[in-house]
Amino acid sequence: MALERTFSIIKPDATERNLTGKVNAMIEAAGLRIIGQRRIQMTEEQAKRFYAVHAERPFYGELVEFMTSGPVVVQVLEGENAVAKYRDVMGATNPADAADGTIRKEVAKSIGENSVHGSDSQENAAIEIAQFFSEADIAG
Ligand code: DAT
Ligand code: MG
Repeated sequence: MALERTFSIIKPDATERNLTGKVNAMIEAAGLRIIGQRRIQMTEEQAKRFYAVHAERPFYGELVEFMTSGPVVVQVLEGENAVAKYRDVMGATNPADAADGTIRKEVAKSIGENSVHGSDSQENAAIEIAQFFSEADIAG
């Protein structure tokens, strides 16, 4: 199978608790390679655009506010089956439903403050990577 890329965000609840290294260790232990990484303060405009698919959901305002509440680490991950593999490593959206050993089970605080984002398809991965990275800032 060919190498695939996915897009990841370590969210403000995790950076605030100094858990970037712990999350990265779990990513790397799963065989995913961090081939691009940058720590940024997301603007409201960036967060709204990134989560535009959820614009009609009742939690959209809260989600945008949370994603801009502190620094995030945006990442490009590479590996076999990276999109599906990272969704497995992350665990369910609600940490109460997340399996043992997943990032959200180990680290997340709540369904809203759930520590990590990962793309849900190869198509969205490409769109999301392009929102935050140029090829010059990725080295596989
Ligand atoms: P995921 O991040 O697992 O892909 P999603 O795409 O359905 O989940 O939702 C995007 C984010 O929105 C999610 O990580 C946290 C927030 N969210 C989702 N459902 C929520 C809810 N019922 N209440 C509060 N925040 C929610
Ligand atoms: Mg999603």
